Amino acid sequence: MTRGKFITLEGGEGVGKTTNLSFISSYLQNHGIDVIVTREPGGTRLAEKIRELLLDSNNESISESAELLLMFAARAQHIKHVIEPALSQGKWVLCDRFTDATYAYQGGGRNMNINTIEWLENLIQGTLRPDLTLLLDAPVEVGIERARDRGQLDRFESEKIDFFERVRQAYLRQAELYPERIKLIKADQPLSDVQNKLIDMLRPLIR
Ligand code: Z5A
Repeated sequence: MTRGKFITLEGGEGVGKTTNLSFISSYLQNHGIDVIVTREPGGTRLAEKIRELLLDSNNESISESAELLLMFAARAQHIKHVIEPALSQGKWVLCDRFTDATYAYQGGGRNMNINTIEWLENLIQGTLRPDLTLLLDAPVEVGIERARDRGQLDRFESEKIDFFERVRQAYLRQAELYPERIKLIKADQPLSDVQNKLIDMLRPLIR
């Protein structure tokens, strides 16, 4: 059985990941691909519980190390119970955020040591890396405005603007480091233009 492809969708606050996830999923299904849609942190019962802990803005202050380890604990569950089984069965996995988000939020946003993140990435993932990462990029104010229109803010959304600037720059650094895997898409343009670009990026993988 041919192994499935692993596609991740990344970007800062409100850039349109969730909006485009169902579009990509339908596009793949229309091409006869069996795809599962999932997200991080989350994707399994335990990992979704960890997500609740991480996003709860009423929680006690979470240390940066605890935050980082909780992200990777959720990821370990997700890989073992969802991602790896699906890929081995030939299904494609479409995931809303993955480890590039850890480099961006914990590495960039929280200024945590990149070598520590890399070490955890190798420990938890072994050789597993996405086949394609679609990085939606927009000026921080655009994303924040879109997200704020939705109402109550979670623990990450309550951060200050320079945190999100660091997150954006860290994402752009990841894209520079891995140009073959990470495809950058300008997200501050009409949705139809964003989606045309997404199709351009997906097409080579389908052939
Ligand atoms: N996190 C972390 O720190 N470390 C990690 O390793 C991982 C995650 C994996 C949860 O993520 C938090 O976890 C996240 C980082 C952290 N915190 N933050 N911030 P999440 O993915 O659940 O949360 P999110 O980033 O807040 O997602 P979001 O705000 O839902 O953004 P989005 O999914 O990218 O946006 P959207 O909901 O699709 O779109 C927002 C609005 O914009 C919506 O009304 C759309 O209709 C509109 N939209 C979308 N595209 C367009 C265009 N092109 N034009 C106009 N309007 C648009």
